Amino acid sequence: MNKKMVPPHFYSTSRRIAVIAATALFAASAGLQAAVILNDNGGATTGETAWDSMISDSDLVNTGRPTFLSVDAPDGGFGTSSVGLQDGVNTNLQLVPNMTFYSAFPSSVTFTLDTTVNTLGYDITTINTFAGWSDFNFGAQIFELLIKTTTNGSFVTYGTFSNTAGFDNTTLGAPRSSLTTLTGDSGPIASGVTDIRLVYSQAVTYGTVIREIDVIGTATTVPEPSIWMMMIVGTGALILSQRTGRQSNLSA
Ligand SMILES: [Ca+2]
Ligand SMILES: [Ca+2]
Repeated sequence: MNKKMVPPHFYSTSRRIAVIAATALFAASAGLQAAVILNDNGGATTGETAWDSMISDSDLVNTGRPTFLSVDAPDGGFGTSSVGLQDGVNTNLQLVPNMTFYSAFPSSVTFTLDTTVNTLGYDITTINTFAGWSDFNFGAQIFELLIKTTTNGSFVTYGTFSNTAGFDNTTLGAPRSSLTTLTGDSGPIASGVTDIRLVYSQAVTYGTVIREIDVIGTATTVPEPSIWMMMIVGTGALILSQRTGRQSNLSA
């Protein structure tokens, strides 16, 4: 007789709030995979080192940076070392240590970030890969991007990106370069990132000369206050829903 009047839609509404809040929390903590935007920057550009001024020596994976832990990459042909992938340098020409020449494919380059201090991983906002050579169209590039995060623990593909416009297999003696830029469609490409892998495949006959790979981002931080608010609201709604349901059962 003393039964509390509870609107019939109350349970479904409160549970719906809880589910929405929980979903939002999961999305935030898992670092939802964003669509990756390719900007090929116009493809082939005259000049072997046309993008010099855009190469960074302070990105997350540059040699010597505290955010960089290790790299797993093969050395290239003609005596080029994988050091050239991340030394922040691209000013000299041909067969010097600041570039890496790959002619055997696939060539897989994996950067591991240092999460000793930044235990939540990193928000990756931009990836730039520079390629260029004085002839043979070695400045063309095609690669697949894979990312490992603190939440998925294994590599997930983000797509394969091609930057070959203006390159061909017959024009020799023309210095050309390309810059491939990847960004997220809204916000970072990924959050909580621990490892970045680029797998280069054959873009033109002979190979690709990679001048530098820059990975740009910041340490991932704890959820924003708005996310915490959603957690609190969601948890509160769930508890209220359970309590009200229990009271309803008792008084039934
Ligand atoms: Ca760099
Ligand atoms: Ca370099």
